[in-house]
Formats: sequence, structure tokens, C-alpha cells
Amino acid sequence: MGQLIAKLMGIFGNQEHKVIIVGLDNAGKTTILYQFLTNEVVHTCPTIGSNVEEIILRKTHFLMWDIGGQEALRSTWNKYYSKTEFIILVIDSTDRDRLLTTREELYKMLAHEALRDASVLIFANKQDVKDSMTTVEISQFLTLSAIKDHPWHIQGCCALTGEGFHTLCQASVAYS
Ligand SMILES: Nc1nc2c(ncn2[C@@H]2O[C@H](COP(=O)(O)OP(=O)(O)OP(=O)(O)O)[C@@H](O)[C@H]2O)c(=O)[nH]1
Ligand SMILES: [Mg+2]
Repeated sequence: MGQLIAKLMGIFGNQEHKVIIVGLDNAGKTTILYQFLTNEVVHTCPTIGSNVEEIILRKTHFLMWDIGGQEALRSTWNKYYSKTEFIILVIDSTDRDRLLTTREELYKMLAHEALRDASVLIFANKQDVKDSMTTVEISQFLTLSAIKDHPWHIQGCCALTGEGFHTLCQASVAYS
């Protein structure tokens, strides 16, 4: 966590930074992006291609790329990797059956040269749903503690309320 905050603080010290929001379809990526932007729950359709929004936090500009997560679209994720400083991986914490697929996608991304310097924030979304997987369960399944070459942090959240989004805001306050 300390490493991640330090990295975020570095990011906040510069201008215009690229963030990609990835994860399997239905994870809640688009809902997270617009909850973060507007503090409201928007009605979403599966994203074909991407949505991009600029978010300004403490005078620093972030370009947030929300990328469609359907299986056929995942091979296009790498087109968005160039100059990415920050990866937000969104997981549907109720989707036990596809956590292995998420794991495969995570490690594929981390091995990609263009993402060598990127930090990773994992949002374990849909924590409002009863019996959703905890961050501990997800961390263990994804063997996050084995990731040594990228700063990472896992955070439970609920995109319907914005609960758990404080990780990014905390970093912004820490910098100011
Ligand atoms: N209960 C609950 N539902 C959520 C949450 N976040 C998103 N959803 C719902 O999950 C569904 C999918 O959300 P999207 O944001 O469209 O998912 P996505 O990851 O952008 O999906 P793709 O664009 O297909 O990759 C929608 O019905 C959302 O309302 C959450 O925290 N809790
Ligand atoms: Mg979407």
C-alpha cells in the first residue's frame, strides 16, 4: 500500500496521466468510471470499444480509459497500453467461476512490456452482494503477494455507492 501511494503521489505531481480500467465483462468498469465522475449510478450497456473521460483531481488531469471486457475484445486491450501509468483491474466479486480467467488476464498484462512501469489497483467490486468473495479470498486466488515487479493494492468496493473509492482520493489528499 505504501508503495502504491508513493507511486500515486508521483503521478499527482505531474500533468495528464493515463489510466486504463480493465476486467472481464460485467465486472462494473463503466459503472465505476461514471460513479467516480458524477457520483451517480448510470445505466450501462456492455462496452464495445472504450469510453474515455478526463478527471481532474487536485489540478492533475487523468485520462481514464474504460475498456470493454467481453472475451472477443480482450485481445484488443494491448492497443491501449502505451504510456499507461496506472491499471485499475475491476473484478466482479460474485463471479467465482471466472476468477481463473481474470487471473490469466492479469498476469498476461503484467508481463507486457508496455505496462512494465504501471501500478495496479484491483477493485473487488460488488461487495454489496451477499456472499461475494472477500479481498482476502481474491488476493489468495490471484497470488497477489507474488507480484514483486509492480506496485499493487486490492480494495473492496461497491460501484453503486462509491464505497471503497477512497484509495485514490486518499492519495490525492496525501499529495496536497
Ligand atoms: N450489485 C452491484 N451491481 C453492480 C456493481 N457495479 C456494477 N454493477 C452492475 O453490473 C452490471 C455491469 O456493469 P458495467 O459497468 O456495465 O460492467 P462493465 O465491466 O463495464 O462491462 P463491459 O462493458 O461489458 O466490459 C450492471 O448491471 C451494473 O449495474 C456493484 O458494485 N454492485
Ligand atoms: Mg463497460
